[in-house]
Amino acid sequence: MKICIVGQGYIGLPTAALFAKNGCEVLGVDVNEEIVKKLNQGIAHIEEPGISDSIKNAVEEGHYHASSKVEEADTFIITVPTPYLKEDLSCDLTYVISACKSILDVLKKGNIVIIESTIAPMSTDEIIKPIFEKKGFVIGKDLFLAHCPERVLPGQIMEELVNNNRIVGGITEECSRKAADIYRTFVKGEIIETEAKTAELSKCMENTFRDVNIALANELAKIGAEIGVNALDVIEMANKHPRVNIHSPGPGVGGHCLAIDPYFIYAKAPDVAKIIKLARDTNNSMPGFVIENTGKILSNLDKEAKKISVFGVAYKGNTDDARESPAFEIITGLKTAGYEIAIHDPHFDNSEYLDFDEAIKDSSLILILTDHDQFKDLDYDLLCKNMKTKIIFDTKNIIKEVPEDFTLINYGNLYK
Ligand code: SAJ
Repeated sequence: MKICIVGQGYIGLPTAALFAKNGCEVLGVDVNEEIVKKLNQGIAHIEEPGISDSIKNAVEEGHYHASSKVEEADTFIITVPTPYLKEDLSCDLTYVISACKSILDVLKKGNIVIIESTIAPMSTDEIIKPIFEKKGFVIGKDLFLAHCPERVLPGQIMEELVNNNRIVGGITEECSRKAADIYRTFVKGEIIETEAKTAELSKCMENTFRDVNIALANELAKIGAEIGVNALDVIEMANKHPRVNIHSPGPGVGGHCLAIDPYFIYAKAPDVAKIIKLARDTNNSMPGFVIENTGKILSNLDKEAKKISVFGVAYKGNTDDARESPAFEIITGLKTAGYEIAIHDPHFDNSEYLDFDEAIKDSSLILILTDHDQFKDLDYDLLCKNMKTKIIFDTKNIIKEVPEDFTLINYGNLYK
């Protein structure tokens, strides 16, 4: 079976590697020529456990090759980004539409087309299906179209793609059945067949559930700071209840999913999606909360403070992914407030970021914005020798203890 996967990013590439590993002939298509070149040399361009070896093997064994052009295949899978439009917060289908149009000339009767990109409810029925119908295909009869949202967590993609459950939402039952069979090639989790619109809204709602719960935790952090209660202790206590799971407060919600998908639902039903919008607003307010409190901490503890060391720009720990990261708004805000900012993130190869030693020199405060493992156990001797004042503001609650001469501030003691 030949599978053509359009979009070789965080989802498309690992998916391609798994189909190739399981005996399929895979063509990975990407608009970026540099990426295509690297992939054909067996070099993965994303940081994700297990992906490098998988792609190297797939290329060496001749099961995978990349190209900037599509070719005939049995199944086409679309894994391109879906940003949101800033004007009306709706789902921007530009890349999905162009990917669908790009395969029109090579499509044959009997082909299966699967959209994996996260899309707003009704997109498959109202926007994607007509693209293929215009070309003369009867969906469910001579072309099989389904939405099968990816649901994997960056950092665990290779493992989760195999073991997670999959929702397959077809335009017809036959579309669902055929698309589900494709995933049976390597998926060990349950494969659930449903309608396209149900699959679309389920996927958006999963990330919305998480976003709303994080907003609740962030609101609790603000309440704790306001009324003088340790919010982190509250979370620990409340979560001892068997049916309570308060999430973790942080510097804001980043990534290409949680910070975007809730808007897809909101834009479809703004009059009723009230909690969803409020949660987005609350999470978007967190960079401002961090900026404000960093200023307060420094004006209390180090009136001469000039330099802040920002630890982490990735939106999540142990990755090199900075999409929608709240770190950028915080950095800009602190710069505007007049601070000198030294950025350190060991996962990025960026000439503007500094290594640990450089970043901490004469610093008045270390501001932790990402839960990278490297930040959980800092070299306090080196910090002690190099920092101007020994203050750490840990917005991710990853540092449990510091030496006596350090001041550790987190969302549990902001009120002090
Ligand atoms: N965050 C918090 N507090 C928490 C948990 C997360 O502030 O308690 C923040 C993180 O720091 C990060 C953001 O939320 O900035 C999102 O991180 P994440 O690790 O929760 O999620 P993503 O965006 O990396 O992946 C999500 C996953 N969805 C769910 O867990 C419901 C993943 O399964 C999806 O496949 C992915 O979105 C996607 O592509 O939609």
